[in-house]
Amino acid sequence: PAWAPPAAAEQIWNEFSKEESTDEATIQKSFIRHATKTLARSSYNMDQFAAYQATAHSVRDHLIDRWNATQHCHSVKDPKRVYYMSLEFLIGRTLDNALLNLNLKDHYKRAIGGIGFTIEDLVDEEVDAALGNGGLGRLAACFMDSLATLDYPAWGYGIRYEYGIFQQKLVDGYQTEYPDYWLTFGNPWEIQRLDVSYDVRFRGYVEKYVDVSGQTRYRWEGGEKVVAVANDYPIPGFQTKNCINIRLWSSKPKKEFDFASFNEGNYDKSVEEQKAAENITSVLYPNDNHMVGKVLRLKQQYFFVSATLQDIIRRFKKTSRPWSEFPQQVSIQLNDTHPTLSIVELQRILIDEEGLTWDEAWDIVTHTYSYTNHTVLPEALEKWAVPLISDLLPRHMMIIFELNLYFLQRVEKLFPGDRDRLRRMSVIEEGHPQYVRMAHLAAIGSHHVNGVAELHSELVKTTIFADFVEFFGKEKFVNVTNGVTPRRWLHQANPGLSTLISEKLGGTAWLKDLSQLDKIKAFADDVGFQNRFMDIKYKNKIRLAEYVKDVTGVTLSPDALFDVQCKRLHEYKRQHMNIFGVIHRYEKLKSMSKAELEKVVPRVVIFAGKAAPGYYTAKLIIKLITSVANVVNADPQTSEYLKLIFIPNYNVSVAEILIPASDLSQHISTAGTEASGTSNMKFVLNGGLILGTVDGANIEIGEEVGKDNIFFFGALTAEVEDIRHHQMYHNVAMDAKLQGVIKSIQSGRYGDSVIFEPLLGTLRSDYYLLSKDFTPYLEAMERVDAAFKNKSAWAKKCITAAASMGKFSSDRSIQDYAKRIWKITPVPTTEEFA
Ligand code: BZD
Repeated sequence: PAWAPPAAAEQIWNEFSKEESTDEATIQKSFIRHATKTLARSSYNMDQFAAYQATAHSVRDHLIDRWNATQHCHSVKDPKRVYYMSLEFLIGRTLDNALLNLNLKDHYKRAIGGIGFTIEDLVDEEVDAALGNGGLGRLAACFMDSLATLDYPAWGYGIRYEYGIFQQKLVDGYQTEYPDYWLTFGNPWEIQRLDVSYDVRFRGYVEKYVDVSGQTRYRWEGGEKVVAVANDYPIPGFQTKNCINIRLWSSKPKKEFDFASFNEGNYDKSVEEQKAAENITSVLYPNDNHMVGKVLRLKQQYFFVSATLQDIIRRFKKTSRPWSEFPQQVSIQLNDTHPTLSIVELQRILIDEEGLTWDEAWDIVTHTYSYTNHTVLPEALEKWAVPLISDLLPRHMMIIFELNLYFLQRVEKLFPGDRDRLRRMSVIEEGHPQYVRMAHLAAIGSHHVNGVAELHSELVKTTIFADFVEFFGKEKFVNVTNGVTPRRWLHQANPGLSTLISEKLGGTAWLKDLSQLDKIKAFADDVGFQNRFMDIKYKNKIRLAEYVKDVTGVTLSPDALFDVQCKRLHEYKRQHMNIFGVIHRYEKLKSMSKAELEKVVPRVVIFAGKAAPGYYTAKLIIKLITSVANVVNADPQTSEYLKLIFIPNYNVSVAEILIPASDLSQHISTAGTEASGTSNMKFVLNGGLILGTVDGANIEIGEEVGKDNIFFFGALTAEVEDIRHHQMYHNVAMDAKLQGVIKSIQSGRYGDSVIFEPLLGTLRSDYYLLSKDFTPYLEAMERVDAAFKNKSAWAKKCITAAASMGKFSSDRSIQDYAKRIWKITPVPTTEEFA
């Protein structure tokens, strides 16, 4: 039975569990208490990092108070909750974000200043929580911020990797990877919950038996078990008491130590099991938009699925409701197919452990889950070899075959005799070995499937799930356009612009209702406002130039046009088209007379991004960028007009400096390949313009900002297949300007060109249509240069575009999910729980 304080002590509990006040002296007292008691430091033994830690612990106290109040409130009101399952949460730093969301930044600034530290310096001491690859992981983090801010009863569930995404360093211009052991000095933002742990089974066997009522049943036995331990990561909402939780699992051995082996003198074996268990959550797989079929990755998926479901079910069972009410209390969102085994695991628990019939169980499952697709690229769709799943999860493999059988029977009924359709729709891809298609499993087990931008959601319906739309009906397949949190991506990253907007809109309410930004359009023609807006941009460019000087040694002029492409390196994102464009520009500059040069718009081209360690072509693109940079930046003839930078180790914190400083950003994927993109939204929100293809969320951004305020170019999605086909079967000559660029590379100007041959070789089949799009790309660049020359007209474009971004708040995305898919309503944490 739960403990409750005796009546006489209740008063004491209430009094002393209240959130601390936020006056200067109380903050200072809390800081020094943590410095001396939590960290065992003294005023003679402090440094900036210890001061960061003490501040973090002090802020964490506020988070925990709100977290407790929120949990208390939710357990009393017991609303329907949403569980966001994601193998990635790309959170970045927490201190600044927490201070701003709690509205404590100014208080801490003064209090910490009084103790002799500067809050900005302390913020810089924090290492990023980089538990994600790119867009998918960052989206999950933005969604958590919005869920908390909008008072939704929500949990995030994931894995506490000990090593986040690798650190990227450049060695001789090549990417090299270093481990990201982000926990070296502890992590003040997590709360380890040794009291919240579950066993997770792997391997073993399936036993068939007849139960007391004569039913044939199965149970999964034997094998090996590991323990999942919870680590909680509080996520505060902006200007609300609400504080939600991301629960990240870490793996521990079931038995710490094998004494029998130890006694036999088998020292290695005695720790083997422990090592194997701990391995499961040690490292994040560094691939984005690419499937690699490693056993350890499958183990990670099941480990996190099993622990999460046990936790959700324990919470559900607290209120003794019948199982039939599960979908009314629980909504589970699958962030891509990575947590799809959860569908199978819930079915297993319901039939094997809870004694429900197959149909009762499947009805509950299919009313609980929904699935977000983030890509239609075939190489990124998850499929797992049947023998691998059979070995690791024998009972799950049986259930997958069984649910596929029932599913195909239903398909056969609706489309009698259509064998090819059955083959296409099956969860099992036939072959040696067979494979499980996770996207099919996710779609069959979910009540909704969504894409992440209008175009992408259409492609989902017409390509990978075309047959499924015919079978289930089109209502099941919906669009929820992505969004980004304006708290981190404007208020925190760009305080100058945030202050200006608040001044014009008379307060900060717009940060919780981004549609209000629209009112800023009224100032687009106001020269005084234009000057203030562009002055903020200029200061952000100075801040970036200082950072670039620091990490690369190259000096940049903030007067130049800052042109940025920062995202994971991938051929479909076409960073190589960008660098080929830079080479074209450089060659042109070299051929210009002095008089011609004087008319040129000076440009700084900035790249940043990581390549998957095994992605050879992507890494070669980095090498080409850095090789060209070495030549271009050292050329006195052109250096006033062109600088080229590769910023190493792109992460959330670098993005926070880079994005507010860009005049132009490039989002130039081959049409139909980038599901949405989310940095495109961040750039425009911060007063930069887009040069992009008609792809992903670029299209919707274009609709909002108007065609004069975005630079579109290139083949359309509907044309891509025909162009590819045409290129394949006709002798299509490569674009002449692109040929010129290849010549420039092959001349040896940027070092031995032999190393670049494999990259140039990809242009022969040219799957990503660089040749077709190259001239239109360069023409769009000319339109950019011309527009940038007119300072006032440029400012007007930037202001109008930024003010049109109301749609792209992750608050809007989350409200979409909540109303149309999850069917949940806000539950504000009221005073009586605080
Ligand atoms: O998801 C990205 C898409 O490429 C973007 O277009 C989109 O904006 C974001 C958010 O919806 N996808 C990923 O980032 N995918 C991965 O990182 C990933 C990671 C592991 C395995 C497969 C894909």
